[in-house]
Amino acid sequence: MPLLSPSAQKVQDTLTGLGLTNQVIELPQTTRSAAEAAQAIGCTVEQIVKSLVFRTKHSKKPILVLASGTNRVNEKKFIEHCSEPLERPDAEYVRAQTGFVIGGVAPVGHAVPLETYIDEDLMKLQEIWAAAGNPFAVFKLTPADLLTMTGGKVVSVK
Ligand code: 5CA
Repeated sequence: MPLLSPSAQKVQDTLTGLGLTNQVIELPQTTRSAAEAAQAIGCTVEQIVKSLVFRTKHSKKPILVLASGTNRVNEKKFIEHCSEPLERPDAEYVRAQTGFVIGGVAPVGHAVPLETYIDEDLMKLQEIWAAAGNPFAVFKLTPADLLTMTGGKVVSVK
């Protein structure tokens, strides 16, 4: 196994610590966006897990939404799930809550544990890929793995 950079190693250690066997890999091409990640991996954009940090509009609580690469998250719809809509925080907030830069935010291994929602469209796929700490690092997982590692709630996000 080649050496991982510290941000990717943190995600790998979190996975291993949870008793999971998923392997973080770092690619030579950027995986910063869902489209770039799909291109670099050779999978469909739908199979990419976007790890999106939002903030509840009134109580200002951080929320992690794990969405399929092809879906646009409807912030207003979260009134159904969180009793209030979501707003999009800036990059600085994302970094502070997760410890990762935008484009590398992983579903696990955050600075602070985040209340998590999982896009129901991901659950029908066999194999999916998520970011792993930086914009070159990813790991392969199943939708069941995503549920286990995050304890997230499966909802419709679009
Ligand atoms: N590595 C890929 C997939 S494996 C990845 O992390 N994709 S992502 O979709 O989860 O992360 C990029 C997302 O970060 C964008 O879709 C966007 O929602 C968000 N983002 C981009 N720029 C900003 C910004 N300046 N402030 C807040 N969020 C941003």
